[in-house]
Amino acid sequence: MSADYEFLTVDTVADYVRSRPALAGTVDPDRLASVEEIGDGNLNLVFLLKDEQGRGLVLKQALPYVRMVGEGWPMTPERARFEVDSLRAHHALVPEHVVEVHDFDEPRHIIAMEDLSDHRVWRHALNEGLVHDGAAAAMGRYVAALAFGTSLFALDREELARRLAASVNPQLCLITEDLVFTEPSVDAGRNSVLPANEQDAADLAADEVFVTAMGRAKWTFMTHAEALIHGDLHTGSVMVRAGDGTTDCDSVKAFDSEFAFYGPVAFDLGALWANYVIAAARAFALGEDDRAAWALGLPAQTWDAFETEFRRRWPDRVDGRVWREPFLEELLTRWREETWLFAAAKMSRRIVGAAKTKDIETLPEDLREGAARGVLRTARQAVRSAAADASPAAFATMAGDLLRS
Ligand code: SR1
Ligand code: MG
Repeated sequence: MSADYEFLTVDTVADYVRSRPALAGTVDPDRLASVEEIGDGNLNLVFLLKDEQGRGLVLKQALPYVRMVGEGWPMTPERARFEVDSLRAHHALVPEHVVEVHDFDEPRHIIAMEDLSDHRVWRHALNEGLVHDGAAAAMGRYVAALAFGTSLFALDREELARRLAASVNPQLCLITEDLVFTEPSVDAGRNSVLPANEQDAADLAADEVFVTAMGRAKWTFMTHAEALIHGDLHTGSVMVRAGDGTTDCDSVKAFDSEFAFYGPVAFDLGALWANYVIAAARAFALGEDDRAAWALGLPAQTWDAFETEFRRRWPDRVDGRVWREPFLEELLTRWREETWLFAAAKMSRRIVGAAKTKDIETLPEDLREGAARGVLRTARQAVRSAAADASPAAFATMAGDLLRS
């Protein structure tokens, strides 16, 4: 495939920085100490530049195809604009939890942003057995800030319509609709599991209750334009930094929001919960039961912080005439139940579908089988259990029982 724009390389980034007035004062392109391509996601090129004074800059360029597959899977590079717009909107609301954008080069689909190399990708830290206390709660507050601040509760009607129209992101949404909601139970030729998990994948596909729930989840995803959500809020989309000598986070930042669109708030919460379960599955597989129990405490930390922050913002809503206190309770109840549903979708896609997680994939094969089975069973049970008790504690108990067995 020929692209109509030039891709960055380690050899061209210095000239690129020189050519961008908005990047003056970030790093010195004439005194770069290092340039590394650090992208380890599924989609983009990412370069980290450091200069001799220790200053850093990240350049992220969207490719016209899915990096993890290659040119055979085209994908619009326009996604960089959705990422920039959402990062800027989210940063305005909750700057402490969103990476800062310095510059956007729309013709070349390049975003220049804050260097967070003193942070870790949360998934990597989790996989190394590290603890970053406060990260799960921070992400709950972040989701609440978006849920309120980009929604009809904070914006006037015309501004909301403008933002919604500018955030229609059908190509990226279609990927989610296919990979997260449809393909775990209806293979389109992209799924894979270990031979030992083939029966588990077949059981998932044959589970009518699960498939019906995925239909409901997909419908909700496609029709509920509640807020400008992150759209792909797994633990690989969060950077964490612990304070010196402690396990307490002193900085937590979301990034990589190219899947952002006006969608259901609980989709972001469910993505987090699913990835906490996957972290717990890894820990159980490695015989680290205490760590698994810690990971299963994260859903409550995220939910509780989300609820507290949303309630804190509620008195500031622009119109309280019919959106009164009972409606707030209804909304929170609904979002809590939907979080289970979206978590189920996200768990299943990471085991069966095309885009997997290092948490499970880097386990030895004999341990991977049981971990994958436990996550799939948790997904199937989640769509059944939420109606009885949708608390995060019940979610953790359910997941713990199924992952251990
Ligand atoms: C084809 S893109 C595969 C996945 O990577 C992203 O992180 C999203 O989760 C997407 O579904
Ligand atoms: Mg991503």
